[in-house]
Amino acid sequence: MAAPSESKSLISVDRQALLTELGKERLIEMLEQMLLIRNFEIRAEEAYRHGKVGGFLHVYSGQEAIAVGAAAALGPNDWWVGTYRCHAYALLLGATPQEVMAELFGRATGNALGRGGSMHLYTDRLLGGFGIVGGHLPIACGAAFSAKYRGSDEITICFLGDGAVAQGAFHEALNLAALWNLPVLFVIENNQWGMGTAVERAIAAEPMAERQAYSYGINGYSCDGMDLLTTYGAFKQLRAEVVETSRPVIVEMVVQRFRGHSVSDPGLYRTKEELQEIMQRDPLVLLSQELQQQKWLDSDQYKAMNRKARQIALDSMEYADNQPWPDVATLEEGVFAP
Ligand SMILES: Cc1ncc(C[n+]2csc(CCOP(=O)(O)OP(=O)(O)O)c2C)c(N)n1
Ligand SMILES: [Mg+2]
Repeated sequence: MAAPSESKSLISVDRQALLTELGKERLIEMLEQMLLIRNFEIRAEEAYRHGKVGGFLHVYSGQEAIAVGAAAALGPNDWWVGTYRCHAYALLLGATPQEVMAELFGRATGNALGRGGSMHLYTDRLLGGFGIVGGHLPIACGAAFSAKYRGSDEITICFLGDGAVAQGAFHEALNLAALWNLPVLFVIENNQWGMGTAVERAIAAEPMAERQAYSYGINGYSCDGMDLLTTYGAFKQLRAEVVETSRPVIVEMVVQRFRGHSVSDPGLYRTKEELQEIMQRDPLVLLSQELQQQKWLDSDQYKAMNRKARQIALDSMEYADNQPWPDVATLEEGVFAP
């Protein structure tokens, strides 16, 4: 294995082949998913400001092409493990906007019965959003070990932030996954910031996936995380590599977050101009432009799709507001050590 170079070389995909493979309908569906995530989170932030949401709230705005691309490329039985920035994963894996909003509102009919809030969402295949930076990587190794032990070809996809690369658990998990040949795809969503700390002030070696992978004898890649065709194509290739080699793989998705770290972050560490500049590559706009070039979409249709997603998000707020609070008598249910 040759030592990695110090510059990133991004995964490239055959756009024309992917456009043909996915076709109009599927790509429109994927744009719909991105619009739903964006609109859901705009309303979640609004609800937070109105005091309706307890705990923390971290939105995914700017990063949508990553989760949507992964959801389209992965198998229905693959396992997902994510961070607290997890609304998109849950919505893509079948949690309804109503149950996710009800969870944010702390209601009994919420996705985690009102006990988890925004950071802890689940579906059959989503083992959770986790709040401890890096703490979920060993859990992904456990899921992958289980799949391997059962002889299935399910893989585990584990999303982490750039901040997690500096954590001990990241290195322990990579070592174990490499040592035991675990089928895990580690996805660093490098949104350039860990709270208000710029990535170059926190992570010593660049490009981070390639360099860390080299230490553990596995393959590492970098990829543009803003462009849906690219993320989809990359995730397909990477999943196939994990299945064929039965080895862990790590990829850095280079992305930008458009909002603060959480709702309570005023984002004073970057200028309005910087933000405007990075928003030029809004993943929703990039995909809608691509579809318009193909003549598969026009701007009126895009506006109508956005209105529809907005209405779903508004309806989920109304639903959540009318849901019952958890009964205090059930407080100790589901607790290991009451
Ligand atoms: C072990 C641990 N240390 C500190 C924190 C506080 N904390 C929450 S999010 C965060 C930044 C993480 O940044 P990154 O991994 O890049 O993810 P992002 O929020 O950018 O998606 C920190 C330090 C935590 N949750 N867990
Ligand atoms: Mg980050």
